[in-house]
Amino acid sequence: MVAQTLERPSLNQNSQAKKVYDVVIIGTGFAGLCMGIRLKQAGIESFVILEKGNGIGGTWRDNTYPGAACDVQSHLYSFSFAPKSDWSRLFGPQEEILNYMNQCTDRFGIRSFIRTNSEVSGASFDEKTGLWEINTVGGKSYKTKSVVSGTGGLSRPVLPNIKGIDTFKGAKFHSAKWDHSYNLQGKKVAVIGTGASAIQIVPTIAPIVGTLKLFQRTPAWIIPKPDSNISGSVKGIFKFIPPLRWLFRKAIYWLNEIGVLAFAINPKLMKIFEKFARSFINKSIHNEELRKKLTPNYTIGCKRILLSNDYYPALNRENVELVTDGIEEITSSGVKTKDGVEHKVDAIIFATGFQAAEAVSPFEIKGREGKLLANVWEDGAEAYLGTTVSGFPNLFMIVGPNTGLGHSSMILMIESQVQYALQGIRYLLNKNIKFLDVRKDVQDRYNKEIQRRLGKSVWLTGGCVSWYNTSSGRNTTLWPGFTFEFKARTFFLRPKDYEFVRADGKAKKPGIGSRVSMILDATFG
Ligand code: N01
Repeated sequence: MVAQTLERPSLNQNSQAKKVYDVVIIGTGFAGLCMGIRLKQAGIESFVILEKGNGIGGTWRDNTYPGAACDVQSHLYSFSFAPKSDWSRLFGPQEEILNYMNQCTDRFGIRSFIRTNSEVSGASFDEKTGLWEINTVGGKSYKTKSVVSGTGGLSRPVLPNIKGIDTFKGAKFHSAKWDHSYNLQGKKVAVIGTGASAIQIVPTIAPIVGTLKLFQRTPAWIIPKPDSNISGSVKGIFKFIPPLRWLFRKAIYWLNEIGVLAFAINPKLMKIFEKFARSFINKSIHNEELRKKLTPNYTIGCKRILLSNDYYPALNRENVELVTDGIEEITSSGVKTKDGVEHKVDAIIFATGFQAAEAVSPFEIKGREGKLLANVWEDGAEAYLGTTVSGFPNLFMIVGPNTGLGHSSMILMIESQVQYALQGIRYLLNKNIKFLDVRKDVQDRYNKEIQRRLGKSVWLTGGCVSWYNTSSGRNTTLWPGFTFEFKARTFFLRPKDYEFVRADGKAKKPGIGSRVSMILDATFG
C-alpha cells in the first residue's frame, strides 16, 4: 500500500504553505537507518532523516578510539535483511561496521533522504493539526505527521564531575571524542574508567605510551572474547551457500539467548559464569594484590559483562599501573587520589561512559497540552513497548526505555521496533486519522509488569551501581526477557492499546476492515 504525501498549510501564518512530511526520522545510527530503509521499502518516500553529525553512523561514527570493536558477533550485529558474508572477524572492528552502515545506506537508496549537520533542538506537537514541528539548531524547521527518534542511548558522552577537571593543562578527551591529532607515543597517560570502552582502549595504547595509569572505581567482570579472523574459505562458503550463513546467525542467536535465563529469570545461574570469570582472572593475573583489585564484589552480569583477551595481559605490563585509591581531584598537571598522591600525566582519557538511564531524549520534546517529556520522565523514562509514550502522539522511539540488552544484538530490538512503528505510521497515512496516542492505562500496566520482572533480575539484585539504573534504583534501560518475546509483542500494533483521533477531532477506533488491512500490510507489505 503506497501512502500519499500530505501537503498542508503551515501553522505559521506568516510563512508560505510548507511541505508536510509523512515522517521525520532523527539520527542515522542503526535505528534511524533501519527506519529509513523500511519506509522506503514500504513505498513511503515523504521523509527526511536529520543527523547532527556530518556523516552517518551514530555511535559507530563517533567512537573511533583505538581498539574500538563490537562486543556482539557481527553476523548477528547486522540487519537480518542485509547479511554480509565477508565479515573479517567474528567481532567486527568499528571501521568495518561503519562501512557496512554506509553500504546499507547506498544499497537501499536512502542517502538522499539524509540531512547531515542538522542537529534537532526541539520537537513540539500541535493537537489541533495533529502535526509535529521539528526545529534544528541551524534554524530550520520541518512539519511532519509522525516522528521517529533514533537518537540512541549512547550519544551523549559524560565527563565525570571531578573537582578541578577544567584546570588540567595537558591533553584531555572522552573516548567517544577521540583526539586523533594527539600523538600518544611515549606519553604519560591516565585513563579514567574501566568499562566496555576502556578495556578496548587500554590494551591498544599500552604498547605505545610511555606509562599508563588506569583509574578504576569499580572492577568489571571480564570473560574471554571468542574472537578470531574469519578465513577466506569460510567467507566463500557463506557467500555461495547462504543457508549456511543463515544457520550460523541462528546458532549465535540461540547461544546468546540462553543468557536471559541467568540475567533475568534466575540470577542464581550467574554463579556458573562467575566461576568461569574468576578462573580467567586467576589464570591471567599472577600478582595477588592486582588480582584482588580486579575481582568484583558484585554478581556477574549486574554491570555489563565485558569480553577481552588482551585487557588482563595489558595490566600485567611494566608500564601499566592500576590505581584504585579513588580520585580526589584533577590538578593542572595530573590526577590526585584520595591517598594524597598526585599522578602527573601528559594526557587524560575519559572512558567514563554516556548519559543513558536518566533521560533518553537529548532535546526538548513537547507533547499534548504542552507537556514536556523531560518532566513526564522526571522519575525515570518509560514508554509502551519502549516505543510510544502516552501524551506524545505519533512519536515512535527506537531504542527507547527498557529496550536495551545485556546478552545480545541491539539490532534485533531495533528491527522489532521499526516493524511496530511502521504499522503506526501506516495508520496515520492511510486512515484519515489525525493522531494515535498510546493509552495511559496500557502503558502503566506494561511498565508495572516490566518493573516486576526486572526486580528479580541480576541488574537489580546483583549488588552493583550501574548506568542501567536511575539514581533512585529503577531500571529504565533493559528489556527483561528473550528478544523473541519482544519481537512477538511488537509484531502487531494492537489498535485497542491506542486512542485514535480522527481528522474531525472525534475519537475513532479503526474498524475490522482497517485492522485486517493492517495485518496484511504488516505481514506482506
Ligand atoms: O562506559 P561505562 P563505556 N571516577 O559506563 C567509570 C557500550 N559499548 O563507554 O563502574 C572514576 O560502561 C565507571 O566506573 P563505575 C556498552 O553498552 C559497547 O565503557 O561507575 N571512574 C566505569 O568504569 C557499554 O556498556 C561496545 O564505578 C568513573 C567507566 O567510567 C556502553 O557502551 C564498546 C567516574 C564507564 O563505563 C558504555 O561503555 C564500548 C568517576 N567520576 C562501549 N565516572 C561494543 O563493543 C565514571 N567512571 C558494542
